[in-house]
Amino acid sequence: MKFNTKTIHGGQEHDPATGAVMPPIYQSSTYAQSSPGKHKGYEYSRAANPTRTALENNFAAIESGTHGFAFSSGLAAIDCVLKLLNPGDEVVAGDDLYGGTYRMFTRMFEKYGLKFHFIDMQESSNIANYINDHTKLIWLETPTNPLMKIADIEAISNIAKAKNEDILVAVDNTFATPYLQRPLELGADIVMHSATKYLGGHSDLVMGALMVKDADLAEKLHFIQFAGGGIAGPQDCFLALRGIKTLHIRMQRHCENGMAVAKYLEKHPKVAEVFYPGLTSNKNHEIAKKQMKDFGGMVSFKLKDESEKAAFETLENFKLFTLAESLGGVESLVNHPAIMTHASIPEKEREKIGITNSLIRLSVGIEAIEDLLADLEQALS
Ligand code: P1T
Repeated sequence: MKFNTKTIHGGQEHDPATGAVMPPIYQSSTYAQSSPGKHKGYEYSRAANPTRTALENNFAAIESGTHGFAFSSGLAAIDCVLKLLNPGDEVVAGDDLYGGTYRMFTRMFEKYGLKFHFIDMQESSNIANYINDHTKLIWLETPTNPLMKIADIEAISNIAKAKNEDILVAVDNTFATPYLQRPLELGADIVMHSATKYLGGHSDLVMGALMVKDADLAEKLHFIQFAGGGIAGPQDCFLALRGIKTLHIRMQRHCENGMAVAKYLEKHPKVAEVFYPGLTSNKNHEIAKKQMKDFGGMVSFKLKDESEKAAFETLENFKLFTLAESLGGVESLVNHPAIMTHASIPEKEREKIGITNSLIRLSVGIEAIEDLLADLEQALS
């Protein structure tokens, strides 16, 4: 099946009991057994639930994997991956990550004896300097949140595997979605999503996803998910499955609108810099073109006026873009990373990588582009 068919049919079958085209919301925690241990494949919903199974099969299909897992949040999915590791193991991660990911790595897992190296992944060869006998995981976000940096998934996977083929490469594919880029096809072992964002697509659920292409790895992740308990509930699974059915058409419009907004901002006299890999002026444009089908709906920019006051005034001016955390829904959102989504990164670290007070992040929705540009025009005026 082509990708645009997989979003709708991937891993799906009609409900065996009734023929229902959409899987019912199996709002049941437990399942009758005819004799101890004898059941119809489901015993307790932490281990498996039929609505979740339908979604997890679809997750696997859209990322060209064999197994998918649905979690209670994106962070619960990341937590599951990190629990594959043991004290003393090392992780090489990008230096620009969602603030909550950075917070989990540094404030939760460092105390359990994991060591993290945060490095610039834009130059693939950088990674070789940080891989040693303890390295077990490479953690990539591409494009990154919020600076839209691009890492070459294939090149980095090749470098890591050449050093040691047991090193796992995991990609947070939240910003790109499988419509634009499929890391498992490029050599990565694990794909992770905050399904809260484009997969769900309607700002009505919080969920995480993992997808893999290896049965042993799937078994380990399933054990951690089952034993740790961070599963997605059946109602949210139903909503995510419904959202994914339109992922490809939503993404087309996100990409069109994202490009139009980036081009508009690039010419605006009050804007110092635009971060969007689709612009030919972007230093990562060539790698982005190689591994992505298009460039997505996330656009960040910096104002020439670097004061917090100028940023706040602009943010308060927006009328159609809603000032809110999160991204990837049909409606446009605007966010101030330094104070909102990335506040958990110490100020000194933020400044070092460029998350300054003048940085504004847009999640460009699928509204009429004329209305979005008009809102930007008045907010910046
Ligand atoms: O919020 P949650 O579903 O737990 O997902 C965490 C997460 C992981 N990875 C990336 C790239 C993300 O952007 C997020 C969540 N991000 C936001 C809430 C935000 O506004 O950036």
